[in-house]
Amino acid sequence: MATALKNLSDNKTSGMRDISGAKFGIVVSEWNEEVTEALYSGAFETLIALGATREHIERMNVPGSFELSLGAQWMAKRNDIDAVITLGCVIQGETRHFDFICQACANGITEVGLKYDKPVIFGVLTTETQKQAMDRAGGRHGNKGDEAAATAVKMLSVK
Ligand code: DLZ
Repeated sequence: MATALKNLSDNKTSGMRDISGAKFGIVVSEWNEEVTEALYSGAFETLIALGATREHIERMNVPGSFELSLGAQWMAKRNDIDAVITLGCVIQGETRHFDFICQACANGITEVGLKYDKPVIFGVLTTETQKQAMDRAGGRHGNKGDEAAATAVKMLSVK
């Protein structure tokens, strides 16, 4: 089994359809870059391990997680994109900025999926510390990027 899939439980990968023809957009937030690059690697490798073609995976960078919704919308509105994966990391600071970004981001990403009627996956870590984020970006708690990619593929298999 490919390395990227070892971290995923069987129920996250069972019943998936052939996705060799499917096209994926991955929107990556540049804030907390060390974390989001690790999420991207996980998502990309998992898509490949599940049967996606390299040429069918397109990446778009946005400045921060707040901008993920608009980036996702630009991807989702394209007829050639079947599913969008958003990747970000919001770390709690001393102000309420955290709450506003997390809420706007979660609501916005949900709306894009419903508006364009295609999977738009929420691969955004919301943690108190950088360490908690790294633990979930290829560390001891796995990689949320892997999970986001598997979820996108699973959603394409549901419909
Ligand atoms: C401003 C800001 C702060 C304080 N923290 C984060 C963060 O932890 N993670 C993240 O992805 N983005 C952060 N940002 C940037 C916002 O997402 C956004 O880019 C700016 O508010 C500009 O709209």
